[in-house]
Amino acid sequence: MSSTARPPEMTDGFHLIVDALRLNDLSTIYGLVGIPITDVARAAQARGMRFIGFRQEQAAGHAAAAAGFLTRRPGVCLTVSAPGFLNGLVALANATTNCFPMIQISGSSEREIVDLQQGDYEELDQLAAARPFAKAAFRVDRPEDIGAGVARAIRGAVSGRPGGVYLDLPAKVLGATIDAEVGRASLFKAVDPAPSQLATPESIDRALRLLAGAERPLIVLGKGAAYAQADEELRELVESTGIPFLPMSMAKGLLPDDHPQSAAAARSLVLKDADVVILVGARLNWLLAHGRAPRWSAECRFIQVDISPEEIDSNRPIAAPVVADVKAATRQLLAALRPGQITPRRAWLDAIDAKKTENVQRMQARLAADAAPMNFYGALRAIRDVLAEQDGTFVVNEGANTLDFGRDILPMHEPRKRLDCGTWGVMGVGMGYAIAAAVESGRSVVAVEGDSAFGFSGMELETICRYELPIVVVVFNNGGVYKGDEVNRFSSDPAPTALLRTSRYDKLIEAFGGAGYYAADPETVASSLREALASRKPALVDCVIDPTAGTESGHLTDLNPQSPLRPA
Ligand code: ADP
Ligand code: TPW
Repeated sequence: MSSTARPPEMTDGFHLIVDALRLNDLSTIYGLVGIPITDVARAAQARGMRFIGFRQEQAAGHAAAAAGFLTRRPGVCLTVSAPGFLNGLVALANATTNCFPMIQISGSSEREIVDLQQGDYEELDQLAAARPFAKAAFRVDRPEDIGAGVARAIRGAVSGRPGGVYLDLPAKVLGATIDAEVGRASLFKAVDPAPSQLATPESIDRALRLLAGAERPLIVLGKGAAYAQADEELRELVESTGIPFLPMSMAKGLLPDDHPQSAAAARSLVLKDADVVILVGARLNWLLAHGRAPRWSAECRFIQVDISPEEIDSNRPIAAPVVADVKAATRQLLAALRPGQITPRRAWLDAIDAKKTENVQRMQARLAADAAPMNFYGALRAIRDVLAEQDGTFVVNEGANTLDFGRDILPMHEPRKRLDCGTWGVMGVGMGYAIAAAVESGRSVVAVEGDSAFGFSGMELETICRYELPIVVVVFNNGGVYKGDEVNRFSSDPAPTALLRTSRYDKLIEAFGGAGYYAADPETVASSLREALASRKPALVDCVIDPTAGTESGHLTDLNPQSPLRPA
């Protein structure tokens, strides 16, 4: 070799992982740095990716999951070994449960020390720990396998039923150097990672035959339908058949809530009386009373459009499964539909309309009654009125009463603009979801939060202020988990559901340079929110709610077993 030959250009695991993500059009990482992944974040920024640094990994993971739901590309969460990994794992499990595509990439300690349990820094068998909570889990043991690891993780996250994938990167692999040319050649872009899945023609025919005989049909839209981004197709299906539709909470806005065919305000009636139901990207789980009587008619027959063949028959026999992507299946249904083939009975539509009118009037009266101190109705009416002046604003919603009233009172007009506690009813998604919505869309976000719910991710206010995101957090401050009026009858400690009644959440955001508002009546809620949204700057409205309003567990009182210790 000549003495003037240049040493080969080198790369390392830090850069290879970033290059592999970029090559696959993943441009944002949500995470929290430390040994051994700090330089992954730096390399990401150096290569033009965004790194959004959080205060706790769970919130970063929830952000990645929401980004996945909104974009159909896996959201990426980066965590440190052992404790950071475990903090993020809650979000990975939640993403899998909600069918959101996400990849948690975690640094890990040395295999040979971990496997012999010799007590390494942050020692944990992370791959084994992640497996039960993830749709798939992989470890990369050589830098030249990073490209394959990323491709497998992406396919795992977005193909079929989306979910959370874990990718383990030991410190040694991140720090390993290899010839840059060899490294480049090892990376590739996954081709068509989420291929559209068509329904069989027989399943489409079977579904249409069942629908054609229906007198009281109903379409239930779930967050799988929202994820599928089949907005135009679904609107055509609803409008061309005249079938009433019921949106699940995160499918609100696929068709606007004020659409004349929305049966949301007659939910109990349509569940009980429908004779043929098309579930579109919605599971018959607890959120739909498992499809069982008495909430549903025992005679009702189901068509289920779902990408996951295993989902079918999980709770109730499905007469017409349509295993396919929602977009493809809806197109196929529309193509096969003959004019006049489906005719919901007039009496059915009239019964729904009558029930809607009755329920809407009852709700209007509650919303109009100006209770003092302010309750959920007054505060949500104010938020509703300000949101009606906005286009494209996201609503994040968590809590118990705050969630249940919020879902009913805040109408949605656009698809995928509502993010909430989802299938698990999990608290702590609020700030992560809000941050992802703002980062991915550049749009404003209003996060409507119970005070307990907010506490799970409240420190991310600093993240919101650091990245100057247009997020307004409205904390429904009633001084309690659920209600805020429980007194401990057994000792001088605060009651189990109690939180400080004197908290001033507006002062929290002021500590980080954001705008704090204090609102004890609906007019001040509205004016604060309006001003905060107009500024497009981080803000928090401390919205003081009557501590006696609402119920323990919100609308889930049936699921909350009771002992004689419960206050009346
Ligand atoms: P909701 O809580 O809104 O009722 P679920 O989360 O229970 O909705 O159901 C979502 C369903 O959507 C899951 O069963 C999932 O397999 C399915 N799904 C997700 N993406 C798609 C898609 N692109 N096409 C068809 N089904 C999908
Ligand atoms: C991770 C249990 C369900 S709802 C809730 C808790 C703690 C908070 C309710 O109080 P909040 O709402 O937010 O003040 P409101 O409107 O009624 O006043 N831990 C996790 N997830 C859940 N679901 C819980 C605990 C729970």
